[in-house]
Amino acid sequence: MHQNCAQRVPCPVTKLVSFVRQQQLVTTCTKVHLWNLTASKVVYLDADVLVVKNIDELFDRPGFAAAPDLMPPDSFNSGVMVIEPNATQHAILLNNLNKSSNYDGGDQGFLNTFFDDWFATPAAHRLPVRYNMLQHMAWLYPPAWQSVKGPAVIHFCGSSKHKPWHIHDASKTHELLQSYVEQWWMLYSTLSIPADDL
Ligand SMILES: [Mn+2]
Repeated sequence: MHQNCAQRVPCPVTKLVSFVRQQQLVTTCTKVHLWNLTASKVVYLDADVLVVKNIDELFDRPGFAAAPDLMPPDSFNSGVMVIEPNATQHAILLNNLNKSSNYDGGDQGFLNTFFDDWFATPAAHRLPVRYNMLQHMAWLYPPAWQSVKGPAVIHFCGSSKHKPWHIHDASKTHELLQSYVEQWWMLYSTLSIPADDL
């Protein structure tokens, strides 16, 4: 096995509860273990994002910080988060995971319930939209996408058919996303580790 190969993190949800609506999202609750890391600060990025500008500034942000989601807009999207790991908070998160209300059954619904005051927190905790450009925005209202200055993180959120690794012909996706899908493939072809080395 390649020494740099990522290790699988076990999902902390032990049983599915009735409010879980999208069972495929349950495994994303592994993100709760971010709070158990030994680093003083973590800038977490989903695997379906593409960083197109320097984002070092995020390390100067206080934890917890995240950017808005689209629906509802006073909730945050959990694809980009600044976290200050804390063993006590990790234990509380784990303890609440199988009990709290959760609008999507994944980590995002759970974390929004847990950090339910996020929208009212000081501005430093609320990241600008350019740090988490949800691709839905391009599809739903292109002028809004175009109005954001200096996109830094493109988030290919949503269904699998809209993930860049499933879009082999960039011209088949939204025209505002095409150059980002091309960038993703360029990086994939130059940076990825051959499967034989894993
Ligand atoms: Mn994502």
